[in-house]
Amino acid sequence: MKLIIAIVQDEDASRLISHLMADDFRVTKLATTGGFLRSGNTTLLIGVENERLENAMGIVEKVCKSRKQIATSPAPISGATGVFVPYPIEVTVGGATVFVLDVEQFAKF
Ligand code: 2BA
Repeated sequence: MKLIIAIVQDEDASRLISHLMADDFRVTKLATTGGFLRSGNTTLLIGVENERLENAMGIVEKVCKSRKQIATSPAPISGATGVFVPYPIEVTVGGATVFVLDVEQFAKF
């Protein structure tokens, strides 16, 4: 068994969960925050049998879209006056950041 940890954009989360559930995958949704943008994203935990891993990964890849976002730099530059001036930057936030872990044991009590 594998555990997929998929970090996705909030905009894609609901549709992704619907697609996964429709294909009989089990999903847990966590409200998370990206360290760089400090804005909300969604992390899904998806436990899958080995033979269904590719199927689940395909759904994540199909549903999740990358988008450009304008963000205020989290590390403001310092001007000659010593005043910190935040500046806008454009980042491309990925469709999904996915980790796949081997599951040592799985139980339901
Ligand atoms: P954030 O940390 O808020 O990052 C959002 C986007 O900002 C990233 O998109 C990337 O395009 C950009 N970014 C992140 N760190 C940067 C840096 N040091 N310099 C310049 N740009 C930077 P993604 O790479 O698609 O990541 C989307 C979200 O996935 C991240 O949100 C974070 O929550 C998670 N993530 C990505 N890689 C991760 C990792 N190796 N471990 C844990 N979480 C990760």
